[in-house]
Amino acid sequence: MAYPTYHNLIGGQWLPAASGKTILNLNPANHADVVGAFPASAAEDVAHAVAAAKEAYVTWRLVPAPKRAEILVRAGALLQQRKEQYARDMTREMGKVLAETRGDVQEAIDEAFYVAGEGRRLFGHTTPSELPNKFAMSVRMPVGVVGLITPWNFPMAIPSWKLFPALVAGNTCVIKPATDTPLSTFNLVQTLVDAGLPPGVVNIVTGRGSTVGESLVEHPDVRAISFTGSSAVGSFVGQRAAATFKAVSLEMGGKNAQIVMNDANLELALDGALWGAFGTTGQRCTATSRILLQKGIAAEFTAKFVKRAKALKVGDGLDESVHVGPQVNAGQIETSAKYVEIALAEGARLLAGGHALTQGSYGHGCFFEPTIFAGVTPAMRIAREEVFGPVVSLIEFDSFEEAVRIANSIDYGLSTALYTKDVNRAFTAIRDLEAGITYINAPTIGAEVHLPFGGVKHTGNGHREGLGALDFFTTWKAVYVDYSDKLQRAQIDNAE
Ligand code: UN1
Repeated sequence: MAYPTYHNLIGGQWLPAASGKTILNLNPANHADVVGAFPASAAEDVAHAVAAAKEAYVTWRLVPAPKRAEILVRAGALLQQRKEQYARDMTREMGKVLAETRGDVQEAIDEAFYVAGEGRRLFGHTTPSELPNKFAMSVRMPVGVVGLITPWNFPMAIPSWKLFPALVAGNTCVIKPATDTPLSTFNLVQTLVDAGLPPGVVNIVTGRGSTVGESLVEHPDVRAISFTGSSAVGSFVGQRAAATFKAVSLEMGGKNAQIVMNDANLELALDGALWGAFGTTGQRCTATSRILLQKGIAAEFTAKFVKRAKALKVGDGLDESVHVGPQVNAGQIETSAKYVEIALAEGARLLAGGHALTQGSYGHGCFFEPTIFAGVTPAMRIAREEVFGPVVSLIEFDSFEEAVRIANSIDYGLSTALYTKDVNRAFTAIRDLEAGITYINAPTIGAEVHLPFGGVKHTGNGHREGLGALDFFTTWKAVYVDYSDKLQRAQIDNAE
């Protein structure tokens, strides 16, 4: 079957990898469907792109921020026009159902309009000086050339979370999209180009993490790295980037708990659990992978949850009647299957799913059944380690305090949800759950772009996307203007 060949974007030109090598991008719902061939780039391609970004930085940093923001406004409008096509492209390369890929493009639209407003803010501070006739302020400066490494599960939204704030702040970028989903990044960057982004301001280099990602992290002219992916890779990125003193933002794994109290609206909690656990085929860092059930409702919740999970239709995400798309690649299927074995060996009870789907048309892609384990205890690996697939654990508890303890008893801290009608418990949970995000009576997934996104413990290294991204993509400059016409010594001349 004929398929298109895509090139890297470097300095405004579309170029193949210097080696000429490519990687095929396959549809995970049907491996016979080749989305395209993308450059299998290497260190020399990264060096070329960084040089282009460095050159573009000389002029881009001087473009007034409100003008930079106007490009984002135009890009947001173009994304609105192209939403359906880009959503279809995304489902084809990544698998998640159309309703969700439309949401992914929408998230990039929201981000464009949100961040564009920052073009006329980018607030700094003014503050009194301790000395007379002296003015003091702090202003936000761009960082320089920034490297962006993005995952396959939100292949347009997450690049937009990084690119747009980086751009409005005056940085130039080299982005390495996930090997499984480069097309959505191409589509996103194409809208920026069509919106008037000058050459070299954003460069795309596709290829593997072990070559392109590593070269970007090590390049001496890259001043900051923003990474979203697994904690294992993030730890490596952080350590390597430290060698050249880069700022590093790491957004990583989760093992997110939904807690359901006896007084919860049970149907609402079921809706939330089903969406949180099996939306995006469980492949969100915010996915619900532990459901903590208070004993009074555990039996009823479990029975209804299993029934509803078994009724979910798994299939090609382009089919509007499908609820759960494929996993992104064969490696993810292996991980899901491996954790089913681990859970069974640990003594968890399999109530639904547990297998890859291989019969009929399923055999052409990467499908896994929605899978539920009960009888899970907090110490089991299935209760502690991220699966990143449609596999969820049910854990029972007696008291609210015990639920909070269990929710917190893991290395991760991204998202949490509590279902209750008790406002006192809700606020106690908001205070005590160790997570970057807490939902009350809503599932663990569904973050909006203008709130801080990120987590604590092994989920992140303290930075936030959304509200907070500008703190990463700018650096503070303190400015003192002395209009006294004499030497004034701080801490000395005006001290008692
Ligand atoms: C992710 O899981 O990697 O909150 C990002 C959500 C989405 C973003 C998820 N808006 O679920």
